[in-house]
Amino acid sequence: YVPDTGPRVRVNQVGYLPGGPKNATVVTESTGALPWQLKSAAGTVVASGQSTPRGVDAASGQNVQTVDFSSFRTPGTGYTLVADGETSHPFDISGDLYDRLRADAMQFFYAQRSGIEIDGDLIGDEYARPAGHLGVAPNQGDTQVPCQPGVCDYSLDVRGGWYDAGDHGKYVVNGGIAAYQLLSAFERTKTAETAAGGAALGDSTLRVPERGNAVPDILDEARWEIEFLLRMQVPAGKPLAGMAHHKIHDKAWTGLPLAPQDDAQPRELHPPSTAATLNLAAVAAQCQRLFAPYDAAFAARCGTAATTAYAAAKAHPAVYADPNDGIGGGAYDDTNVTDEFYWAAVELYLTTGKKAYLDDLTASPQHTGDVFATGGAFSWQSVGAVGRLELATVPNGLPAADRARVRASVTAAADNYLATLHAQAYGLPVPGEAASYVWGSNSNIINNMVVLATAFDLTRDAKYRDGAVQATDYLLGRNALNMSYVTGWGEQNARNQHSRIFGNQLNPAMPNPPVGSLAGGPNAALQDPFVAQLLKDCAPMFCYVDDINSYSTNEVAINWNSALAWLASFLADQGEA
Ligand code: 9MR
Repeated sequence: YVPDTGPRVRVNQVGYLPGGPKNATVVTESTGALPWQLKSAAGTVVASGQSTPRGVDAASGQNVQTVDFSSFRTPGTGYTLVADGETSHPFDISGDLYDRLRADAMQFFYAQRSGIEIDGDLIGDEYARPAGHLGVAPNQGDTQVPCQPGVCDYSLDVRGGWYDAGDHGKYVVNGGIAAYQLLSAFERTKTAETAAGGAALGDSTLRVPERGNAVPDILDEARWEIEFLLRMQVPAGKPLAGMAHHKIHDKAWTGLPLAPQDDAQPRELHPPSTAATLNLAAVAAQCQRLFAPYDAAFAARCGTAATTAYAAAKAHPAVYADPNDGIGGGAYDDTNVTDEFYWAAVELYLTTGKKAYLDDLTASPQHTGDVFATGGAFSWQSVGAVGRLELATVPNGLPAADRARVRASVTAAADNYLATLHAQAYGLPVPGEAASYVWGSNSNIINNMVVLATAFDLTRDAKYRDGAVQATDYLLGRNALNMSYVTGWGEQNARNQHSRIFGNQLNPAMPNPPVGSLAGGPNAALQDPFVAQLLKDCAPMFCYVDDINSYSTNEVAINWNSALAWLASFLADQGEA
C-alpha cells in the first residue's frame, strides 16, 4: 500500500504567522542544495533561496531538505512554495490564523457530551442527536449503573460527562486529564501575559447551551465532565468510600458506528482505583479555585470531593486498575501512581495553601526527579510534569529557591524539546524513532509543545514560542504524509477518524467528525487489525491512515483534543508573533 502523499514540498497547509518561523520540508532524490521560490497567489515570485540538505530522516525514511523562509513576512492568502519541480499546497501568512482553531478545538467537547441532547442550532443539524445514556430505551444507563458482578452492592447515577473517544466509555483518569487541560487553558489566561487577556475564553465564546450564563464557556464545558467525575466517587458508608470508580462502560464493545442513544447494552461500574481517585482529587481541587468566583456552592462541592478523594487515596495507595480489564472499554491501567499522588498534592496545595499538601509534594520523588519524558512530557498515565507545570505557573507560596528550581526544570525540558525539534527535518519535538510514534502520538507531541509554550510564558524568550509555532506545522501538513491531522484545517485533512458518533465513512446518514477534531496520529506499533495488515513495515511517520477502522492511529479522544485546545489557545494569543 503506497499512500498518495501529493506534492513533495511539505508546508503547514493552514499557514504561517507573519513574524513567526516559516519552514518547509522537501522530499527529494537530490543531495545537493535546491533553489526554492515562494509565490504569491497571482504566481509572482516574492522570495527565493537555497534549501538545506538534511539527509535521510529517520522517522520517515525519506531523503529530505528543509527550506527556511522566515524572513518573508507579508500577510496574504494562497501562497505556494516551489522546489525541485514541485508546488506545495497553498497556505496563508496571517496573524489570525489560529483564532478559530481555539474555538474549534474546544467545541469538540460539546459534540462528545453524554446525557444531554445535542442541539443542532448550536453546532449544525448534522450533529443534532437525542441525549445518550439517560436510561431511555434502548439505553440502559447511565442513571443507575450497577457494578460489575462482585465489585459493589450499590448502583450510581453517573450520567453526563464526555464520551472518551470513538467509543461509548467514560474513564476517570482520562476524563480527569482532559478536564484539567481545558481548565489549565483558562487559568493560563489569568497568569500569562496573553494578547487577548483571556477575553477569547469568556462567556459566549463557544456554542454551548450554557452560553450567556456569565460564566466563561470553557468552564461550563469542563464542568460537564467534572460533574460526572464527582458522581464516580464511592459514597460514604460503602467500602473504599471516597475513592473513585475507575471507569464505566458497556459490558461488551458497542458496534461501529452506533449513535449513543441507540446503545442497548448494559453498562457497568468497574472497581475503584487509586489512580482515578487521585485524578479526581487533582481536578476537583483545580475546580474549587477556578469556580470560586462564579459558583461558590459548586466550588465547595469540588473542594470536598478533592479532600475526601485525596484522603481515600492515601488510605488505599495501591489499588490498581486491572490491565486485562479491556472488554467493552479501554483498560487505562497504571501501576505507578507516584506521579498521580504528586499532581493531586500540587493542585490541593495551589488551592488551599495548606502545609500538609506542601509537605507531601515536597517529599515526592516527582518534585525533583526528571519528569519530562522525551517522547511526551505528560499523558493520561504520566502526570508528574503536570504537577511541575502547575507549580511553575499558578501563583503559590513555594519557597523562592524551590520555585526557581521548578521553573528551571520546565525551561530545561523545553530546551531539550527545542534541540530535538531542530534536529528533525520535519521540525517536531520528538526523536526520530519508532518509540516516539505511539498510540495517540499527536497528543504527546502537542504536550511537548505545551512545555515549550509554558517556557515562553515564563521567560518571554521568543525561541520557545517559535518552537511551539514551528511544531504546529507538523500537525497541519508538514509531515511525511502531507496530511493535516485536524479535521477541516489544511488542504488535505483527516476526516474519517474512528468514532461511533461521527460514523460518516460507514453510514452516510452520520456526520464526519466536527471541524477541529484531532486524529491520534502515526502509531508504529500498528495496534489494530486494519493497519496491521495495510501498513505492515511502515516507517514510523507513515504508520497512519485516515480510515474509521483504524482505532490505533486514527481515533478522536478527549485527552488529545484538550491538548490541541490548550495549544490553539496559546497560538491564538500570539497574534502576529
Ligand atoms: O490513549 C490510550 C493509549 O495510550 C493506549 O495505548 C490505548 C490502549 O490501551 O488506549 C488508548 O485509549 C483508548 C481507550 O483505551 C478507550 N477509549 C479510546 C481511547 C483512545 O484510543
